[in-house]
Amino acid sequence: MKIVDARVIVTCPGRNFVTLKLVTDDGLTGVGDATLNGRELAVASYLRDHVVPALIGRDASRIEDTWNYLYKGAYWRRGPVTMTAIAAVDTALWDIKGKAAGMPVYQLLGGRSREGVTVYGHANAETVEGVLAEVARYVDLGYKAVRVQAGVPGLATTYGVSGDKMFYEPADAAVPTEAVWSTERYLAHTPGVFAQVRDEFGPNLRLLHDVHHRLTPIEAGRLGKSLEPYALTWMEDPTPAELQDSLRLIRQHTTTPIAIGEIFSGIWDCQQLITEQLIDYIRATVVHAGGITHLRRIFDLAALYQVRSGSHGATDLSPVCMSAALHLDVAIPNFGLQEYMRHTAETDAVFPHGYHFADGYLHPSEEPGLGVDIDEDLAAAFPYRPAALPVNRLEDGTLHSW
Ligand code: EZ4
Ligand code: CO
Repeated sequence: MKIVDARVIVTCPGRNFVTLKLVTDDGLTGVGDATLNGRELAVASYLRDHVVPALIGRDASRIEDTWNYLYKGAYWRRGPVTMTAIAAVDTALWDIKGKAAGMPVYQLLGGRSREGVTVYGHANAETVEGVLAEVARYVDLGYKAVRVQAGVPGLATTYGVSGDKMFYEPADAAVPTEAVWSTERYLAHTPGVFAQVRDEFGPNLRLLHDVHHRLTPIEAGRLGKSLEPYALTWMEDPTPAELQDSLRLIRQHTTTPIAIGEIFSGIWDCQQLITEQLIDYIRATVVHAGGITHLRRIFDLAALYQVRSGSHGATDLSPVCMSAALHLDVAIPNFGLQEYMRHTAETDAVFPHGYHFADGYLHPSEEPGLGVDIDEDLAAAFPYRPAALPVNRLEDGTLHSW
């Protein structure tokens, strides 16, 4: 089972996606997501120029060996571009292995550990009244968990608050848009929002919130403590996590659970967070953390320390990534929650897939492999458009984390 073709497909059905498609000599195909929001062409070039030539002629059944060949063979280890490219190859090889075996990939990962994958959606609005209406909409759709993001009085825009409520596309311009941020205004406003949401929806709805890397450890400790009465399932990315030690300070001050990892490239970014039990959920994803093979390794480490999965699932992760994530989610023992932002009709048409939502759960496809494909003719109708993520400045102009 030799790889005879490898195509890198860049398409923009509403937003940019990079996809790797592998073809074997016995006619099987496999797909892998290679999308790195705002840096798409760097991964496309890494694959086309540096990886594809070495894939042609390789045995498609050797997933672990190929992973190590690309990781150790690059000499330059880790980093989001490298790990996203490796993820795409790994995901496509798992897709092929499932098709060769005639089984959905979750069967190859040990079979089901649960009936469905609990997902959370994004309720967001400028005003508290708007937020309450959005939470109600998700509850009506059957969601058991909802992420809540509200506008902050005095700030023109706020992370996570979007015009189109079911999708969120922050990469909105070829050159980064500049937003203004105030930690003081945010910390003063946010606990009151959750007080009203909890009051309106009662104790059983699982509530989450994304801080998006904007606080210092002691500020995050204060926020977590002020949110304790509202029993959040998690507070996400409270600080930029390059400094894994900093989580100790947050832990000293709050029992609000913490979820981190959407920007992590691999196990070395979260090793300390997991082994010192500094987080409760690890949010690494298939596409950005080295594929199914490596994410499984991260989740297995996490299981030893009672850390559960909480994979990133924003709109910029393609249906190929979501398909792969669901096979892992349904199989691993320590699944926590899966983020689920819906894709536009154009995106769903370019990536036909067999997973589906019902009653607050996503269900992986039962087809052999991952159960997702890319319609290459349709993809070609949506050419790449440059789109960068925004930057953030404090009110005095100082650059801050976005
Ligand atoms: O900003 O995926 O939890 N979700 C998030 C996302 C990220 C985008 C960046 O590409 O934080 O909205
Ligand atoms: Co996030």
